[in-house]
Amino acid sequence: MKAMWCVVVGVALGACTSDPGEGDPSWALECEESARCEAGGDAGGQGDAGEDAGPSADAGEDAGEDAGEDAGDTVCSSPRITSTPSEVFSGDLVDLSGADSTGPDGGEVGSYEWSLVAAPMSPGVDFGVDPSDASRSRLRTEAPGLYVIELQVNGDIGCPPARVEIDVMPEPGERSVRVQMSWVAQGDPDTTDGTSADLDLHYLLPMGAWDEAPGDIYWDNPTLDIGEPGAADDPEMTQDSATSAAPEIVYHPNPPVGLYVVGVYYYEDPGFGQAEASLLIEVDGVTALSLPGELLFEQGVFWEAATITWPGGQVRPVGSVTAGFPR
Ligand SMILES: [Ca+2]
Ligand SMILES: [Ca+2]
Ligand SMILES: [Ca+2]
Repeated sequence: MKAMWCVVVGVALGACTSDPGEGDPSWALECEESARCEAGGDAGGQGDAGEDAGPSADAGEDAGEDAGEDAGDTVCSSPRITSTPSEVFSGDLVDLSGADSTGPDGGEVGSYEWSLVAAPMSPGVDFGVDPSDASRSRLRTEAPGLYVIELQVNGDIGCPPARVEIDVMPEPGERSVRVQMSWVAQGDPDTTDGTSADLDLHYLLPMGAWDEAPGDIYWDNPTLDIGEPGAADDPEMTQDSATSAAPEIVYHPNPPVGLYVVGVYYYEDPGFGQAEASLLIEVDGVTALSLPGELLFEQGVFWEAATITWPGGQVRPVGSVTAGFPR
């Protein structure tokens, strides 16, 4: 039987995928969502727990202490996460352990529920629980960025989970461009209900044409082997999204020399009206340009937002909005 890996990306999504192949097949998976913390409206316990948590920090410390107050009459366990190594670069494996967790009053732990609640890319995040020891899980970090993992024990619904935030750095010596686009339509009161305006991020390669493969990287053409053979210098849409609940992300390690252009297209409006698009461009892991709240008035409008010159890494806003893609 082929081992199954559990992929949980975003707070509300859970899905199973086949073992991506590189992993140890013994790390088979449970594919359940963990219980979410809903105690007394104070999910803030999650934030407390992870606030200062470097990869090796005892993220569960605060969660346990606050548990009694947060959960009312529920007697909470004390979940704790330790993760190694302390410095994580893209491509590294991270081992996580909940073995230091305890049940109520220091008692035994009967069950562990792990969840990956945020990641810089989706799908394709390898996050799995050791089938022979549910207190252990493992993350393979394919792209730089922030990964957030939570642990609940003993099915303690209503108790704060332990939380660890792992800030993954680019591989040493790797240069990069990272583009993230998020949006919200002004007439959409709930961005998390799955019904939303759909905007698309476009990343135009030198000599490419908008909205056409192979030179425009977007949802329908997510990557291209450019430059040297192999993926080490290829752009990739690492996260596509059809709703405002999650951003779209393009990551480009070691870009070949040239001029790259970033654009945003208002793909579909199911009736919410004008949308505000926000763009964040990072060069070598540092914010180079942040453009919040560009108004796109209706479906079919295109915003040519910025250019990136390489290898200099200069990022300049363009700010041209047109009806349809420029030709
Ligand atoms: Ca909505
Ligand atoms: Ca989209
Ligand atoms: Ca290549």
